[in-house]
Amino acid sequence: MGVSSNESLANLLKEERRFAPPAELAAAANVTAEAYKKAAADRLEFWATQARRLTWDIAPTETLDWSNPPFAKWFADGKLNVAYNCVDRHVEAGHGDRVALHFEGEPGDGRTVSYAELKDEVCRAANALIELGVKAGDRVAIYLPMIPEAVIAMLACARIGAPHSVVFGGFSADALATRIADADARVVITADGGYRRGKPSALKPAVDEALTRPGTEKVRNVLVVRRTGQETAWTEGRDLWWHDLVPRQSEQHTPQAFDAEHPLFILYTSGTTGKPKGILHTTGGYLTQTSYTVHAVFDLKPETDVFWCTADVGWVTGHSYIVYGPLSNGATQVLYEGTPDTPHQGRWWEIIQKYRVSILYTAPTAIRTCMKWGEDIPAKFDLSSLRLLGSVGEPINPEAWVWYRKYIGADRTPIVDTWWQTETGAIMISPLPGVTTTKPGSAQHPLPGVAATVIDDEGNEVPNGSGGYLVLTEPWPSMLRTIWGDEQRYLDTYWSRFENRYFAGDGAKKDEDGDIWLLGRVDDVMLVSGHNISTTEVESALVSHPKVAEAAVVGAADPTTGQAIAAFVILRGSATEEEGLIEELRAHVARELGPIAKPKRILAVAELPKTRSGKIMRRLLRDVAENRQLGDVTTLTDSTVMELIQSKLPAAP
Ligand code: 6R9
Repeated sequence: MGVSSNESLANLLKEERRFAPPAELAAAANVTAEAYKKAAADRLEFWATQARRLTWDIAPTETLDWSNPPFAKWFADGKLNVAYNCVDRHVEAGHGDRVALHFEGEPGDGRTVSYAELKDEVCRAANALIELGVKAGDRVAIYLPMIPEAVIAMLACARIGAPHSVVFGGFSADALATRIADADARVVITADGGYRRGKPSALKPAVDEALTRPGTEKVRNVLVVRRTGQETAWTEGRDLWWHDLVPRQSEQHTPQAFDAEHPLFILYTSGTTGKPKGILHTTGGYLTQTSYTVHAVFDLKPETDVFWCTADVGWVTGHSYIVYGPLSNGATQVLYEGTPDTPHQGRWWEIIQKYRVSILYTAPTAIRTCMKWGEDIPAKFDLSSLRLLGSVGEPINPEAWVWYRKYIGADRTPIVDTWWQTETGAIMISPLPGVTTTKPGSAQHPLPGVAATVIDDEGNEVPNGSGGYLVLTEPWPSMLRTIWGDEQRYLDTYWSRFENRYFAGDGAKKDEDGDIWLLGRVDDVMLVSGHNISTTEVESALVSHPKVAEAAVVGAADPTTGQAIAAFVILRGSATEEEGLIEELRAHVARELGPIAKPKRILAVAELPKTRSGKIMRRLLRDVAENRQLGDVTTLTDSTVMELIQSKLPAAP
């Protein structure tokens, strides 16, 4: 598996466009060029300083304990309460009237929650959990749509020291049951349903079904938010309505200080194979780095900015950049329940116009979808409030980056392409908007206090201009502490490939300036005639053709070249699969990257298989390209996509 044959990843893509930070933004940036230069000097001192952004009941005197690697302890003798840091302290500082959440429901309903209201709600929910017998250390599963109660429930758990395990609302009863069982949860917080594509979509039945499965017997109560009003089956004695239990609680709750290493949450990553991994995050280090990165990477000014991260709270991006990072900074945010095209394809841009969103954080898959729909749609809305754009989740193709800047950012806003993972907890590699001259498609530099590099098979750092594996060479505050209940798997998965270095599973290259370009998961790297070629670069070359909105590339077994490149493309709005287009695309890739990267086959398709968090599932396309039976499709957003793709295939040769 992965990059093999001691051959470094070929470095094919050349991208010459550069964008300097806007002078005005740079002058007022939270992190200026000067501060950036100073920051790197002493890593531990740097993080100790950032920890002081938080309010501690007992300030830590220790920064890092790495005496038992790779099991880190950060700020271990400090104590703090995460919910106090995200809510109460802003109210105490006189910002109780500031909007914490502009909630926008998919049907168009809405609700504004101020910091003072959020504090009352979090306290009531915390008192409700206590009434249900939840104690510090007990696990609570959260299976909710994107409504304010999701944020409130997470903070209520944090407030009483009960680690939450948020399960994405789109997951099945099976996935929910496995996660409840693995975390050994005592309470589940859910809703009757949520709105999805213009219709109520039930959630509670999946909880009922999950709780019939072995391993979930210890769940005592199910707390149910009424969102859609749909009919809901009820188990007396176990099920409780949120509106019966929570509003009658006191809005007074004294936050207890927890150890910096107290578990904050477990979040499961599905990965491509095997049982989901319960990634464990703890309190002080996690909050320090999520808080710092919102300040530094998004340049958040809490008094004036309106921040919108479009991720679901069921993913790490929602945990770190809807809940803990922004709220610990006192941000005003948009929380949107639904899909980008309900009831029309301009819904996101309408929301930006309505709330005057100034910072938008989204994923390449969403940007490419908007490219496919065409730039006329955002052009109908007033997006002039935007001053900064962010990207996360996959490598962003340079062409999608440039489109994002041009049509959403009015050719004016900086873009921060942020690399990180569920395991890293917070952003690790990213430009800084007031400092970095950006390059479309590159995440560029590790943040201050973060040590990342690219190494070859032998573990030697590659020279500039070469590719290999991305590794993190020093521990960082928001790192995962282990895999819940499986230390051995933690060691094997992340720390065994290279000694003393964290292996992220991603391929990367360093360009001539030493900037980092992410090249996709190493499991996806192709080996063509003895050359390792990154799927990302071939996809980016395809997307740089004016007729292509999105592309997915895989290596399919080939008798002469080992693997041959097979590409699946989605055409832009008006483009059709006319005569000669496929040949033109193949020639285009050869021109952009060289003949070695020319796809052997290209197929135009209507959709690509994506995980529920929007990442392309190349594994399934490899099955198609090799005429194999499809592997596990349960994590697909839409399982009909694969049938559509297969129906377009020419009969097996
Ligand atoms: C935050 C998140 C992690 C994987 C990661 C990498 C890919 C995320 C990226 C990126 C290139 C970026 N990834 N951000 N690749 N450039 N800016 O997405 O967490 O769901 O755990 O996925 O996503 O492959 O290893 P998670």
